[in-house]
Amino acid sequence: MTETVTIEDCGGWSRVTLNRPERLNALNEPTLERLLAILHRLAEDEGCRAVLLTGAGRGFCAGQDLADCVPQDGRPGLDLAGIMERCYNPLVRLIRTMPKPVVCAVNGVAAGGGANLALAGDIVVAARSATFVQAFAKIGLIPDVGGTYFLPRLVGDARARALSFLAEPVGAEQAAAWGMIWRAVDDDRLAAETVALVERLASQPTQAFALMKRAFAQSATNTLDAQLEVERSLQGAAGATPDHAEGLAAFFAKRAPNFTGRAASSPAA
Ligand code: T3D
Repeated sequence: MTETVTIEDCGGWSRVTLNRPERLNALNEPTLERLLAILHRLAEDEGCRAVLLTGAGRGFCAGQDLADCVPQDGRPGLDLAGIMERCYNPLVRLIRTMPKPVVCAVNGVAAGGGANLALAGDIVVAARSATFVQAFAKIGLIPDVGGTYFLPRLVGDARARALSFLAEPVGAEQAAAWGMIWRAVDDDRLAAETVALVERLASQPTQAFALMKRAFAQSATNTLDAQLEVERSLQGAAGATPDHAEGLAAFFAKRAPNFTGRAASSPAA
């Protein structure tokens, strides 16, 4: 049977691919459960220092599989609040808190929860032909999967509201110009550019990246004073990592650093 989410160990990083191309990689509950299980495993795997999330076929992800939302044969439609609690919310939390960078390679349309799944990534690169659609209003729903949190912070309140109320697609270049994503690249360059990016991230100070994620997570709601305290504490932890010592040694030796990504207390490899 074809897996609805595939995983490839690429040596130091992993590629996770949503794989229901005939449905533009729409998410049903088994797919969400598998995606969650894979990402939990990668979060724990010290050998995996970065994750690339992408979609098979012409879409990145069309959000919730709407076929499951329709009541049928006496069976009720999807319990929306329930699937948020069981799947979508844990998924967003996991991507934002896993101690390594998650790069989203948006290969095609990203709609509804699929758009906001992409925006949950640490770095988002999209093919120039890809579009982002807050499609929810078209079916009488509100942006979820973190949309009402990420969008205003990324593009500002005015654009966040218009995108949500009008449910119009935004092209990758516009999304990059607005700061919704990191970069738009030519379609035929997406795979190569995102692999190069993830390979680069996987050779960098992984523990520092994990600590950066914790700092950015708190900056959204902190005062400057509180955030300075967060930085003090997390910098103390970063300063105790082997990669900090290696970075200093490399700087003074005028050579490239050889970061291992090991935690402060990890035994040498
Ligand atoms: O608690 C909760 O709320 C649950 C979580 C919700 C989060 C959400 O994601 S709600 C929003 C759900 N998503 C949408 O509303 C998007 C629906 N899809 C579209 O608007 C369009 O398909 C796209 C704009 C994404 C792409 O349009 P286009 O013209 O390029 O492709 P298409 O022909 O519409 O779609 C291709 C096939 O994929 C088609 O099937 P067919 O006719 O070839 O057999 C279409 O039905 C299917 N498909 C696309 N999106 C979904 C889908 N099937 C199931 N669920 C989908 N979301």
